[in-house]
Amino acid sequence: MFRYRWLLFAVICLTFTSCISNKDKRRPPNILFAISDDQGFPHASAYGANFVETPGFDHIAEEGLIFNNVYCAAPQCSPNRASILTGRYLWQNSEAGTHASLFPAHLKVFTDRFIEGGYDVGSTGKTWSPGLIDSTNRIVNKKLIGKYFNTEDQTGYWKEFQKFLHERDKEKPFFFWFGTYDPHRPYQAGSGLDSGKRLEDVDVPPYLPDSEAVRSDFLDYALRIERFDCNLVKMIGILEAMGELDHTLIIVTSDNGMPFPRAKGNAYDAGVRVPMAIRWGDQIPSGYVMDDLISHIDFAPTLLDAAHLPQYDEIEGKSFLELLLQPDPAKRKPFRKALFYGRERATSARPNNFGYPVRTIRTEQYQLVWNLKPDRFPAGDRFNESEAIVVKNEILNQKELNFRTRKMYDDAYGLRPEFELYDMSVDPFGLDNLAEDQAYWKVFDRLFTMLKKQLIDNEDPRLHGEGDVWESYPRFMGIRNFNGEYPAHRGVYNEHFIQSGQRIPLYLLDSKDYSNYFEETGITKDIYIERLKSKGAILY
Ligand SMILES: [Ca+2]
Repeated sequence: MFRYRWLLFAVICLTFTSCISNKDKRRPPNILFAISDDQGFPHASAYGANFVETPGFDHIAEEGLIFNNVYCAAPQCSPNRASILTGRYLWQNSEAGTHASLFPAHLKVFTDRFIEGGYDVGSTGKTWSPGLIDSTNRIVNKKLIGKYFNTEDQTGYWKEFQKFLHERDKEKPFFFWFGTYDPHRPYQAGSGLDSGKRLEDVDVPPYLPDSEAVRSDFLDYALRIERFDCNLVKMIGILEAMGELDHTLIIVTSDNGMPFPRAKGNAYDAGVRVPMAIRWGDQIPSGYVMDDLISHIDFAPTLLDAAHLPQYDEIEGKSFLELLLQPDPAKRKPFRKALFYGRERATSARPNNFGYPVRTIRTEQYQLVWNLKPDRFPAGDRFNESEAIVVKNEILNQKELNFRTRKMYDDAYGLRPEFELYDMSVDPFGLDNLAEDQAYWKVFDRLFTMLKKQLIDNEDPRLHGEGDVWESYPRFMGIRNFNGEYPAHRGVYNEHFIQSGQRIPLYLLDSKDYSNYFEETGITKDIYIERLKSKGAILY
């Protein structure tokens, strides 16, 4: 009898533990998505950058995977953040593909799926920004990334994470977006040097002047990367103390390249290539250095996949979950053959508030850049797209010194040809344009065909005779006066560039920006509406 009882007990125990382990396997992971603002590749100490110390990033990389070829979909904040949330390229995101614009109601975001799927979703710091979220029909998830935890204390985002963890429903898995404004400019000049950092540790890329002032600017930038990382270190510690670290998929990356000339704002590597590390307990192997091409549009499908949540048809990105589970390159195919990125309007920098449209294809070896409006200045008519004042002044001051400094100026601020082709395997900074070189014509044709096919398939308005729609979109930040023929007004659709079928939320016409516009121009709201309708706009 005793023996029988013991057996029964053993069987019950076994069933129970196997239930737990099955349940544990099926348990959707918590997700911590940590994203810095303007941190370029390879600026983390795990990549060997000596002027910056990032123990948090390095910890994730060491106990997980580190990635060498992760590319944003756009080289500025709001367009790329929109691509992360929708899983689509910027030319598929209508006005959310421009900077400081509207995030239209019709765009689907993966975070909605997380909320519907039973996740607790929260965020702190910089989320989708800058811009205005279209509130039409958006009843849940009004700020796009769940409950928002606000703080002005840039060193204290980890406390907001702690608050979120405390308040959340402990029965649910969570998704938390930790955005920071680091290392976005402006910097306190000399703060990096004052902190004990050394000028000689900086690697100045060859397209920037190598001077003490520029090196010091890099140190200020590094100090701000470290503030982001300090928050991350604290968050890792909190998860560990709670016993949740190994159940949490942690992604660390940045929203675009470093804020320097020819980098942020440019559809080149330096504008879009960013650091990334991922840790997920023992769910994925560790210790691999990943060279696969990955796009920021791949986050949405990957995270839905990891959380066992359904995808949605509009997603253009591709899940890289399989890659995380099998990172060994000897045992699988490369993840992507090519990826794409581009840009439209960033800040107000040209007459009529025109943007600088670019579409780029990147393969392992090549980068083909298509500048669609080569008669416009890439950093704006008055360099307004260049926030790096110290570096810009050095470039301007040195520009007539010699051939090399002149090229530096032209590369940063001069007009660009319609096409630029770079062999990144021998020219890693993309400075020697091969587009006119006959030896590369075959390569050019192959890449240009791939790029055009992608854009046509994605219904990019630039490839469908409706490119002007990009110039019609309102900007919800300051507009500079450039004496254009069709001047733009803050927060107002530029009627001259409206395209047939374009959708415009009617309630916006009651905004402060519109009342200023109507007052300034003498146009009435009714006349304006009639004009939009006569162009085929759909008001909703
Ligand atoms: Ca940014």
